[in-house]
Amino acid sequence: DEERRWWKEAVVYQIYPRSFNDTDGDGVGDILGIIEKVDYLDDLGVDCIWLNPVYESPNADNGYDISDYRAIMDEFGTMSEWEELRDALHERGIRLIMDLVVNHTSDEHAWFVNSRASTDADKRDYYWWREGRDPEKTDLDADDYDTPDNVEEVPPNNWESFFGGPAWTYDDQTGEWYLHLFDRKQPDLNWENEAVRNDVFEMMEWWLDHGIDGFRMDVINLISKPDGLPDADPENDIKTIDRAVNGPQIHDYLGEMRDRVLDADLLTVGEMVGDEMPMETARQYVTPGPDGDGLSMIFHFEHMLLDQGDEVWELVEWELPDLKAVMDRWQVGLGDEGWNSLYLNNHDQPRQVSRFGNDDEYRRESAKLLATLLHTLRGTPYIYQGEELGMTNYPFDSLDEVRDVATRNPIRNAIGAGIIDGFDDVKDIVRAKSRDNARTPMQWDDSEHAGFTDGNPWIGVNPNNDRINVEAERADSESVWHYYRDLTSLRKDRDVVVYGDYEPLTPDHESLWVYTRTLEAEDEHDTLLVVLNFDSDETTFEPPADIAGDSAEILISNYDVEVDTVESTTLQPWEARVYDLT
Ligand code: TEU
Repeated sequence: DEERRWWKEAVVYQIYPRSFNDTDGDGVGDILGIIEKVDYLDDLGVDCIWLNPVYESPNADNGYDISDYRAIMDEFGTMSEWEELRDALHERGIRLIMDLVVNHTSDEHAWFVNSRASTDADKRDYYWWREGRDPEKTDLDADDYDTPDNVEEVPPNNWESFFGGPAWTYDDQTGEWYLHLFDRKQPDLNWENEAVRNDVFEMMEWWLDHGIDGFRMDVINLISKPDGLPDADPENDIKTIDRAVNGPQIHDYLGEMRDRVLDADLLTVGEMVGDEMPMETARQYVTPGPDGDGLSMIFHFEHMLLDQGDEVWELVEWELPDLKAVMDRWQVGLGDEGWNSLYLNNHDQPRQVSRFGNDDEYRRESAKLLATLLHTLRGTPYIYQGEELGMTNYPFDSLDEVRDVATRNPIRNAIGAGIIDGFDDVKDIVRAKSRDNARTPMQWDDSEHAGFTDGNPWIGVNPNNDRINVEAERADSESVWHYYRDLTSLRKDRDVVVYGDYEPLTPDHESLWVYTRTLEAEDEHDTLLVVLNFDSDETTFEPPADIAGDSAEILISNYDVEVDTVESTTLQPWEARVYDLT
């Protein structure tokens, strides 16, 4: 009796346009390049595209610093090309959702240009302007901040930017400071100002009028700032996150957005940064209106934090029981009310096979195992471009190869502060965690620039494109690509994959993740059993007594196996099986 929704049944494919396909030889992907690959997307069987920002932007943060919400970035193309892309997708039954970045704009946006001009500018209150403080009255040191020589001030509070360094920048034009939770070229919008909300909602309507099917909402749980912008506890390393997530007005703002702009047939997915989120808060975000905020689903970060240490430069090993605990909490927590998103990587995260699988000897097997997980948990799967090939992290060797502001800023600051000597000190963590691992060009073939561009790619192509590329994957019926295709079609064939209940069977096991999905319909009882060996060694699987001996067949698997019943068995390294209990 669950409400059917297209966005529950869909597989979403995320495109990072800068790195997808370049048609004009400038080394940067473009919209015509995506149009060229629409048939590729259709063949893969995906139902919806999430396009990372394609709006006008000076690209301090690759399009997450928007200077005009209603124009397409020159490097990417034109509005009429965007319309052509939308139509090409829709003609094939593929929907399109756009990135909505409204926690901040670029400092080059007309609103900010106006806002910074004088303290009584029209749009002064579109952003967070505050006077600086006397360093004597704080724990802060004026030398740590970038101000003119005659200005002995420290910022309004001690918050740090997500990308390192202070979250405030002093502005000469009026002698005040503005808030930016990200780069200094990304000033935060003041959502307390009704005019800001009106402008944002109008802009969203404008895009909906252009026929899009929903929004991915960037850091949407940061838009409401804590009252009085208080100092954070200086002992706490994640100052800004602690202070700024899920602020006091967040549900008012989202409720207003729901009532004025959104409807339940749109796919709306809110990116919710931060540490563990109370399940009550999560439910409020995804419960339909009027009781909840009415988002379709959210991206939480809990599984992305498992290998993060307390220090930026610390790399921690993740453990399977912890990963299961996180996912189980969400599978169960949003089981009956609400809906989950499912992702293991995106443009901000390392490649999933390098992080959660084995990108060496068992690359193919583990990429398929992770794909099995992604497509058989309860929720909407998000495939990030290249994941369907089993693309891996990049072997960075110097800072020159790194483009990302979130990697470059902290390294520069740490070198400046004498915390590290140079790139070699952080090479391992950059290779393991930098966002650039995901941003290297899509590997279409084995040629010099992987078929991505005829020019010089804006960021290096992973040298393993000689083995890992679309052409090779499509030619090989046993490839990761074909496996993804089987999974997307399985979702269309079997309701249990979308709507079935999730029950975990081996929460504490060190290397096995076993669960069932069950759907009870009128006169039907459909059960799948998923068995995943997260290990490069063999592992014995002992089925629980209540299903041992039941008749079953294999629905999909990454090794060649046939069965008649569910029995005790030895699983191969990274073996994944989905049993259909008949
Ligand atoms: O990301 C939010 C965010 O907090 C991440 O950048 C985070 O720092 C990263 O995942 C480290 O693990 C969103 C966008 O996805 C990202 O690309 C933008 O840079 C950021 O917001 C600012 O708009």
